Amino acid sequence: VSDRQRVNVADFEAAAAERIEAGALDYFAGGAGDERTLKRNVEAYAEWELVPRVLVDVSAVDASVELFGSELSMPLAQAPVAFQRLVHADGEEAMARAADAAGTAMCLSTIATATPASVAAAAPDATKWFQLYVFSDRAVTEALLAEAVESGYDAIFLTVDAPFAGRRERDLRADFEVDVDAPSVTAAIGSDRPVSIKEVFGLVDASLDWDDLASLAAGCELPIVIKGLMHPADAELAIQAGAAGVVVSNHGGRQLDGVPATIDALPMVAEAVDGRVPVLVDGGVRRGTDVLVALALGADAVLAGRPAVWGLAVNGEEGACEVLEILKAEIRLALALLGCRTPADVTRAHVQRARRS
Ligand code: FNR
Ligand code: LAC
Repeated sequence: VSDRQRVNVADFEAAAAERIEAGALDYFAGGAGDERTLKRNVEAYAEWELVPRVLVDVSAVDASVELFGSELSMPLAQAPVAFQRLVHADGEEAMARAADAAGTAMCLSTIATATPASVAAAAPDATKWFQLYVFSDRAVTEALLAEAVESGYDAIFLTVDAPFAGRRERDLRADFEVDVDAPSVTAAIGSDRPVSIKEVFGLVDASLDWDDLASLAAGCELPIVIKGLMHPADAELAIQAGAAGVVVSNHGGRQLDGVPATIDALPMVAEAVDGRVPVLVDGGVRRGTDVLVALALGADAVLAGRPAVWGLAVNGEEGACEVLEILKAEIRLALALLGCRTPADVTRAHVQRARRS
């Protein structure tokens, strides 16, 4: 599609597919196993219908939310996505600037092609969260955490659904290796040589358990959000261990294939959390209306991963920002047409299960 016609996430996805090298495209677009969960994350949103209310004064919609001490322009933030220089030379620094320009937060991956300090320097005023994989090499992990804290990050997102890499068969077929430098990986293996995804995940400590979380939370001055749980009992354990929030996530269908769509796991987790901490959800969010369905089913906000990455691939910082601004415009319009002035006005009564024909 030409520049003029890119009006939604799908247009940017199609344009990105024309620009990203085949191996990298499979890495970003792909999921685990038969990619059932990858598809379910997106399809499950279509099983919900929005039920609008009318004659509500929506002349002044305010889509902003407050999360982990920061005000965001909308209940959508950028999910941590690794290796962003695989899609654009400006990488995570451009993504942080794009999120800042759209007034929302960017979560920086541990496996970024940039350091926490470099991203903070590129976007000093941005709301930045740091996503942590705990490496077996704790020296690398502790150095990353210290750098994120010193660089002014506002929260730590601890990813707990990836003790090992999911079976990414597109990458296996292509024998895919990452040939851009990820500083944390270089520090852990002592070389900036190309690495396979399996080798990267081999750095993660698969023995991590809830006791480790409690000690991490105790030793970290930033709020710790648990990203990658799907079960209400784990949300309870997270809160007991001191988590400041949870992200209902299946890693965009890239880890255990066959788990539910995140939008289907969300209600039970939200019920268990019962408003004690913010509940986020990610996976398959492609429309502003998806965000409102998530809010109606108990989320305080969502993360989106691939969408702004497609924008980054198409046109760097500007493209990523354009995707986030499109999603913001869709959210604002959907709020107004649903009869809601703010995200907090969206209730369970604003959605219903689509009746299967
Ligand atoms: C991810 N995700 C991810 N999550 C994380 O905690 N650390 C990471 O380094 C990465 N890396 C990563 C790379 C790629 C290419 C993708 C697509 C995803 C998962 C991400 O944070 C998020 O959970 C999903 O991307 C959400 O699904 P959507 O929005 O991409 O459908
Ligand atoms: C992935 C890792 C890096 O999903 O989180 O590829």
